[in-house]
Amino acid sequence: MAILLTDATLATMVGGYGLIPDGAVAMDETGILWAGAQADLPSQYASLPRHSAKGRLVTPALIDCHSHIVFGGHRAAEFEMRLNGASYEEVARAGGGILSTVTATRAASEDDLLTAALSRADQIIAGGAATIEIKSGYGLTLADELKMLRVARAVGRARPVHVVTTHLAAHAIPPEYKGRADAYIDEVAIPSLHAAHAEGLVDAVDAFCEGIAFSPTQVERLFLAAQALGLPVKLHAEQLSDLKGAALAARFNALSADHLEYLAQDGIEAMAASGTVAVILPGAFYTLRETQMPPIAALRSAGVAMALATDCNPGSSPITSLTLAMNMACTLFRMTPLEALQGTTTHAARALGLPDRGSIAAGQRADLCLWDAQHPAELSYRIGATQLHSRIFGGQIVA
Ligand code: DI6
Ligand code: FE
Repeated sequence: MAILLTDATLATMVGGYGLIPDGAVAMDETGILWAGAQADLPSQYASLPRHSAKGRLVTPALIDCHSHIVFGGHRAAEFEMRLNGASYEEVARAGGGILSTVTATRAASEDDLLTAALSRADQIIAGGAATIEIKSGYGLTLADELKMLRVARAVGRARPVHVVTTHLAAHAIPPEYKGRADAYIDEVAIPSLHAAHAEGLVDAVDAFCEGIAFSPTQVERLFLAAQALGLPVKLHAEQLSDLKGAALAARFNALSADHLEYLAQDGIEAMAASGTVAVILPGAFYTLRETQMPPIAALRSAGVAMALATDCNPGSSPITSLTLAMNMACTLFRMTPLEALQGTTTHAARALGLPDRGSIAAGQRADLCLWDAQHPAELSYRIGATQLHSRIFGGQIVA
């Protein structure tokens, strides 16, 4: 059923904020039919049932383009141990760290993983998201990676949200493959990709390119397998050191390279040439108390589109608020509030290869947020506030 949203302060995100003070949006379940100044409303939409935004700010619904919300257990005990003086190694020996999440994820049933993932998804949605990317990467066996991806798909069926899945078996080397990363790529990462793709569970392929994870050569073998299946790639690159992962990703026309604290100028130029989006993840920077800043000014001057995401995961980024990530990007990295909002709308859509969302214009999906705010900069400026009034998902008003 078509509706007309009226009395909206529109931030269309077309050419900057694209502000329209007295705006209206005609839409139905197929998408946005028309958006503009209410005074210019075409007569064919004048008789639609009306829903007043009462002057509220209306933006495209937000997009979380990088998350790991499917996992078993949590790491709060490890957080407490570290604040009581335990070293990272002591934590690992006491069963903590990423492998503790792998153990808990392997032990969890699909139902238990879904219940836990839904509570995290609900928080991200309550902050304004209508699209969430969800990665595997805590199963690290063929069966457990498929289990994670099935749960990710189930999140999208259970909630008014669009889920995009990413295969991330090349996230960590499980204990049974310690010292045998090449064998893990051949025996688990690539076979699980084929199996998950055959079940329709994979939208894109990711890896962690790092000294503590996989080398560029290993990542390249996985990317060749992805390319043969026609799947787009992306990469956790230059998070802790500069292994030239972003340039590798760019050679494969990657959708995005993510983290990028240690990205150098050659990687920036490669990304600019291939149109690869830089996904900036301030939640992980904050949680790890990183001091090396991602090269925001150089990315900006090279014309690389920057997206922002939660990176929600139990170890390095236990955050479920996109507006908090926007605030951190502004305060920690000196991104502007406009860049922050582009980062969770238009540029996040590009990072997922989804041209049908991220702005308010005819032909876009009718996924919108109504905010208790007057200006879009408020979304980045306020800390810890819940400013979302309501969402429209697929042309339907949802509480
Ligand atoms: N980079 C990160 O920050 C997370 N994964 C990755 O590739 C850490 C995941 C975890 O600690 O559970
Ligand atoms: Fe991540």
